[in-house]
Amino acid sequence: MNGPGTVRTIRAALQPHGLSLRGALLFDGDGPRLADGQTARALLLVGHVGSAHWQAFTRWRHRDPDAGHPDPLDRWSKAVIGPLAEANGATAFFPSDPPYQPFQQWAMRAEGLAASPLGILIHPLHGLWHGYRGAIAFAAVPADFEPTMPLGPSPCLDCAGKPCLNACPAGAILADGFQYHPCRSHLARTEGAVCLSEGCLARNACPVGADHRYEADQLRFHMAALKR
Ligand code: B12
Ligand code: SF4
Ligand code: SF4
Repeated sequence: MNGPGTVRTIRAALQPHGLSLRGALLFDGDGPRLADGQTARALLLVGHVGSAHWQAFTRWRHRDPDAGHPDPLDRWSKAVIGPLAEANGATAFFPSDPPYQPFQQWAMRAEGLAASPLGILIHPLHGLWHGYRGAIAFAAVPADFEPTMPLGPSPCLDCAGKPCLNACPAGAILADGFQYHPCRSHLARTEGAVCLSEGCLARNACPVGADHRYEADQLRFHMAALKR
């Protein structure tokens, strides 16, 4: 069951792992189905800004007896968020688990974020340098639950020159969205080594939230996953 300080407790428990609450939203019959068959009334998005979680994840990865197994970041997210949801009478959802839950739609609803030309949601302060690691959903709205307010218009709307559109050597970033196949073919060629080691050049070209740019090890980790 959730108690009077459920959201506060969850926020505090996430903090040592570099994770934070990245949005809170209410549903009116359109929430995901919970483990006990009920429909969610409230949901907390859990994620990271920049590299805030990277040290905690890296430490866990070095200690993990299963190190070397696929998808360590997903397994770490489950190890941190799963028990926290259970202890608070809630159901955890994870972005990479099929059937895919609409994490980006939830984030748009919670914080009013919009998609960038890369497909990634752009945050007015953190830019493209943030992600979601899970969600904690409740059948009843916790007493200290406050839905997040929209943050304001997308920085893409008045971005001079839109540098992300010209930075991709494979022409994979178009005004109407990210083209997976040219990107993937480029990453498989020798020329793709720069993206694999430095990170997506289009993402790097965005001036918004540049202080939150991922650290080198994190960039390489995500690019290796995209190449798979
Ligand atoms: C499948 C998937 C992909 C596929 C996209 C195929 C496709 N056309 O859908 C591929 C492998 C290409 C991909 C790539 C990347 N992805 Co992706 N992806 C997903 C995943 C697991 C499922 C998407 C989905 O079907 N959702 C179900 C539908 C019902 O939910 P939805 O909210 O309505 O879905 C939205 C997306 O589908 C979006 N969308 C449609 N096409 C594309 C294409 C791309 C590239 C993205 C990012 C989104 C996107 O439109 C919908 C919005 O209404 C989500 C996690 C999730 N559960 O949503 C991550 C997710 C969307 N991806 C994410 C990221 C960060 C990436 C990468 C940057 C990974 C990387 N290497 O760092 C790249 C982007 C490449 C680039 N150069 O920028 C993040 C986005 C975070 C954010 N700030 O918005 C998510 C939310 C995962 C996470 N843990 O945070 N991804
Ligand atoms: S470079 Fe401009 S258009 Fe591209 S993602 Fe960043 S803010 Fe949006
Ligand atoms: S990873 Fe490289 S090829 Fe793929 S979209 Fe980014 S810049 Fe283009």
